[in-house]
Amino acid sequence: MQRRDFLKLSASASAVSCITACGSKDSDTPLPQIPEGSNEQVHWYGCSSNCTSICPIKVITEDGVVTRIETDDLIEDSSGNPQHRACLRGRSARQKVLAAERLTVPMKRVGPRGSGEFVEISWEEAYDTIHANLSRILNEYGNEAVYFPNGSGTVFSTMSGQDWYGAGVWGAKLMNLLGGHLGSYYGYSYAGVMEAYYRTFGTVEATGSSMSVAQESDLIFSLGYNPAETSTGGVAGQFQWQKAIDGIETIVVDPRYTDSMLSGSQWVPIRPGTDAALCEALGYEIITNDKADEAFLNKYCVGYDATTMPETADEGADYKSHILGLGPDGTEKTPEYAERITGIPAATIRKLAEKLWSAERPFVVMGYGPNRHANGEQNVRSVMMLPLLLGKVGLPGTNNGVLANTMYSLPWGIGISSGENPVKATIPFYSWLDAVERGIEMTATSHGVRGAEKLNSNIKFIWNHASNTLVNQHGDTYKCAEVLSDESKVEFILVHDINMTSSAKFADILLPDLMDIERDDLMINSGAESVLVIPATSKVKSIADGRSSFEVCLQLAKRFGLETEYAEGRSYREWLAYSYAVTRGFYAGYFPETATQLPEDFETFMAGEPVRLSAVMPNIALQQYIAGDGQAELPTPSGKIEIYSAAMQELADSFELEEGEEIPAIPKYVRTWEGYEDFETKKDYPLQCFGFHSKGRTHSSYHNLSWLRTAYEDAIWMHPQDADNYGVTDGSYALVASKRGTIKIKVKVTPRIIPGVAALPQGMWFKDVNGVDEGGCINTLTSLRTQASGKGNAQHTILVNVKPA
Ligand SMILES: Nc1nc2c(c(=O)[nH]1)N[C@H]1C(S)=C(S)[C@@H](COP(=O)(O)OP(=O)(O)OC[C@H]3O[C@@H](n4cnc5c(=O)[nH]c(N)nc54)[C@H](O)[C@@H]3O)O[C@H]1N2
Ligand SMILES: Nc1nc2c(c(=O)[nH]1)N[C@H]1C(S)=C(S)[C@@H](COP(=O)(O)OP(=O)(O)OC[C@H]3O[C@@H](n4cnc5c(=O)[nH]c(N)nc54)[C@H](O)[C@@H]3O)O[C@H]1N2
Ligand SMILES: [Mo]
Repeated sequence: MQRRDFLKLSASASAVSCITACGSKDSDTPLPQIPEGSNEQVHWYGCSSNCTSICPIKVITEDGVVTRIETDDLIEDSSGNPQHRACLRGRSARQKVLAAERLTVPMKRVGPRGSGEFVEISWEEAYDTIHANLSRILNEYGNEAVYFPNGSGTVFSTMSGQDWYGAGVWGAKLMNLLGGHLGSYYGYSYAGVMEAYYRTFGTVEATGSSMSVAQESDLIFSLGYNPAETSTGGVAGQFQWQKAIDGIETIVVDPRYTDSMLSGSQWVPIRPGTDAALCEALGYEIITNDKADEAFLNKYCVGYDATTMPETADEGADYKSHILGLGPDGTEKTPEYAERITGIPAATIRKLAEKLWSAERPFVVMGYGPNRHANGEQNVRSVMMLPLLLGKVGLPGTNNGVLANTMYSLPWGIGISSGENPVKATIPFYSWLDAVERGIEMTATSHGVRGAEKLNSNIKFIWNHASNTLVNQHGDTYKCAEVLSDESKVEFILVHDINMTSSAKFADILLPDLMDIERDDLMINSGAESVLVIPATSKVKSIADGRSSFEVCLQLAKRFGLETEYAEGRSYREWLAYSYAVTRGFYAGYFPETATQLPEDFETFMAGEPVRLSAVMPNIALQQYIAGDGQAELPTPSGKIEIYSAAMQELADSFELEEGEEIPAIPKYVRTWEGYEDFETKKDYPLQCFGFHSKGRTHSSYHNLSWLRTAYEDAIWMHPQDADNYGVTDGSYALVASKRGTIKIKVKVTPRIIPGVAALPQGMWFKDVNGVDEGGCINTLTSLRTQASGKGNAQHTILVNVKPA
């Protein structure tokens, strides 16, 4: 028996037995035990910053001080049921609690906005000031003037959590009681995926097959997918198992040779933002070699060829005509065509196509990297075409091209809701700075306002909870700083955070929170293969006089006379108990055997170890629809998978688009502003550049921890040829400039990146020194321009020049 089959058997055997809570660990080297006579205590929590893994952390404290950090040792590690072991970030929690950047007391701004000059005030004064300003702004401008930027700092905490679109859930609840607030749609992570998914499959669920489904696959074909570092959905371990132990062939298309490729993947270097052109050529090869499953395509999809086109469509507007050069552009999408754009040799593209059609169960998966480009929606739609062309979706071992979205398939923060927002207008999350400056000019067709034809107010009050997106994680930091420092634009900025971040410096009132390790909470680790329900009963004594979001909003609710409606008669602890009961009820409904492992009594649960609910049904994308044999309907306008989207054609006809923007009705490569083919801008800014999510941080979080800065050195990656051309050497400093701004950053010369492209880890902390960002924040280089149809963030699309510093 192959090792792979053996492991599969043992994995499924353990899946049956391992609906066990807290199984015993199976290790030769016992972990250090608590010494006799010591005061050490243990508690668990889930690392709740947003890498989406929420790893269980075992905290050992002595008299309230963290002495050691451990992680998931509750079961034996295996493929199909891996441990969820925390990375260096989770394990550095001891440094994180004591960081010099911690906010410890409430403060008010005394210098000009953004100067970072604050003085300590009492909590009462802080509440009164916020109440007075919020009341005034609501009276003067109405509820549409209040906005919660999309943030992710506490997204996986039940009690300090954020709602779907990143507003602090308690703040949003209070605002909804006060008449609502300006909402937003989509988010920084995968706006392009959501838009593409919505147009193709009819919902914004945006999810693919669970990673463990790939165990049944014979080829993982991935693009911009780096789970070894990002572990999105907690799959780092599972991905490595599949490659190294299950022995599944893996191909990764990426401008960089990433850690995910280390154990034997084929690296296909590609120019950023050109995946759609690669997919067109793969489609060309599949179609011209008679490998397209046309019966499948015509049964389940619309728009593959002329036979399933809507009447409104022009002749030759179908996908097949486009690929074969019979559409409006008259270009055959041959491998040579794609080589010119992507930089991938035509011969390689032919081999990749053959691998794809020869695979019995190809698992096609895209990370979120390719989606964060100016043509992000098109990259995603194009990747989704590959399994559709082969008719290989909805079956074991297959995927629809999209990452499994465990955030949506599992509950978190359940039982606590912000309620309904009476304000119906929503803006694309990436357009908030526009809404500060010209909200009243923003309409459905100019800026993609949804829920209303236009906005009635500019943003005047920003409530920034657990988010560093004011200045650092949003685009064009210098522009953000300039707009926010003008007190006549946004009239009041409230920041509630744990650290003095770049965004916190722009607060009018700055409130300290408790960290995840310091509060009682409930975290749910939503790995693709198991769920850990983690009780957090903190034993840590905080250095901060921090107040939770629940408490802050309760004090504000009192001042508005809404205490009863807000708290609904429950204290913090009672909400936690309530949420646990709802969680338990949820699992009882879906996994009756599993739920019995969750103690009925809340206090018993809180005193125990994390409860592992294994063998969560792996989700096979589109399984139900395909099983319907062409009779089932999707929630798209046609009821079928929309390769041609009449709705997108309507957007193309009605949206006011700028130069370099296009909304095609079929998935295709489009040239964009600052893309590989923007030869005009390249005269001054010749290199493509993008930021990636590195293991050294979660966004900007953890940047301030010296352990991590030592373990992972931030630098801009450049190919040796480019380094020579631009006169920089390994370890030297460079000035990297885009049309928006300049950063100073160390250079890493490496053949691990395609020539003509520079890349740096995103999340470094913005630090202006005389007009140059010496902190090296990628967003000093990025643009505020949005994607064409979904209006998402195109933060990976940048052109730069490089000079020695
Ligand atoms: N150029 C570029 N920009 C990007 C990206 C990119 O790839 N490239 N990625 C984008 C993506 S995908 C995302 S999700 C965003 C993320 O952007 P953010 O959501 O801003 O994420 P962080 O930078 O981690 O900031 C989290 C904040 O929460 C605070 N925080 C942590 N714990 C707590 C707590 O317990 N209570 C409170 N009150 N605060 C807490 C932290 O101190 C920090 O200020 O960035 C986006 N920006
Ligand atoms: N360590 C760590 N883990 C994280 C996070 C973090 O900040 N740090 N953030 C979490 C969050 S909120 C999110 S949304 C996810 C983000 O996860 P992703 O968006 O998937 O992460 P990125 O690093 O932006 O992109 C993944 C890969 O795409 C490549 N790439 C960039 N542009 C292109 C392109 O045009 N084509 C192709 N083929 N590849 C391209 C990059 O080189 C990178 O290796 O990660 C989560 N996990
Ligand atoms: Mo994200």
